[in-house]
Amino acid sequence: MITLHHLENSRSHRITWLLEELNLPYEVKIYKRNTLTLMAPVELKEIHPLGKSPVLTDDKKKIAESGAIILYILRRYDLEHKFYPKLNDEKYDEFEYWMHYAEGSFMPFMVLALVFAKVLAAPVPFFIKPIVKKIVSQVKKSFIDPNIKTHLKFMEEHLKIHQWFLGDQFSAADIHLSYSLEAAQSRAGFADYPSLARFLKAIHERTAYQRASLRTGGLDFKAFL
Ligand SMILES: N[C@@H](CCC(=O)N[C@@H](CS)C(=O)NCC(=O)O)C(=O)O
Repeated sequence: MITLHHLENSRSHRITWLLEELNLPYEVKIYKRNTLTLMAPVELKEIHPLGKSPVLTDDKKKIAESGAIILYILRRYDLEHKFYPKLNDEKYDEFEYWMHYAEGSFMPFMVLALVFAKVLAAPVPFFIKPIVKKIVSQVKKSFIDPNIKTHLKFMEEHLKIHQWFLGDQFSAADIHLSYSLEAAQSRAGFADYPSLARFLKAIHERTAYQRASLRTGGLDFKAFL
């Protein structure tokens, strides 16, 4: 039996979504974030030493890391390759690229944006506040924002000419990239990125996405802003 250890409002939404796309039976154990720090509760450390979500158990197997979980589910349960290309398919390398890109290249900048927003909102003695503000705004301006813009432009250009990240065919790469794109849209809107906005609208229309949201409470980025 598959059990997904799901932290509310988190990357783990993607795993529920993939499980729903594949119509697999599974259990979800939902963990609540600390309302002040937004961190995961300590119980998640009993599941995996890093205490992060998602973690998936399947009988005796335990897997952490969204990308590894997605690949495990595909290898084990998507025998018809509905959501990923076969190893000898010319699209396979592209699929692997996007799978690594999602968490390895783009998401770190979204996390940095979140951390720096939290630093700005943190209570500090009033005489330090201007210094904190200056440092945060400098790092945002010179490093975080330009990098996020470069990535969004890169994906926008790609989706301008392709319906999905792999072209005509919806795949697990779209699922994997969805979370960081949803986070980016909630942060600054996608007025300058019509293809990314179109992509998000299309994924929200998928019934499996909607079923996943019902099962886990969906995604709401307000608390992170
Ligand atoms: N690269 C990992 C990141 C896991 C991760 O940081 N998950 C977040 C949820 S979005 C988490 O558990 N945060 C709670 C915390 O850090 O306490 C993955 O994709 O699974």
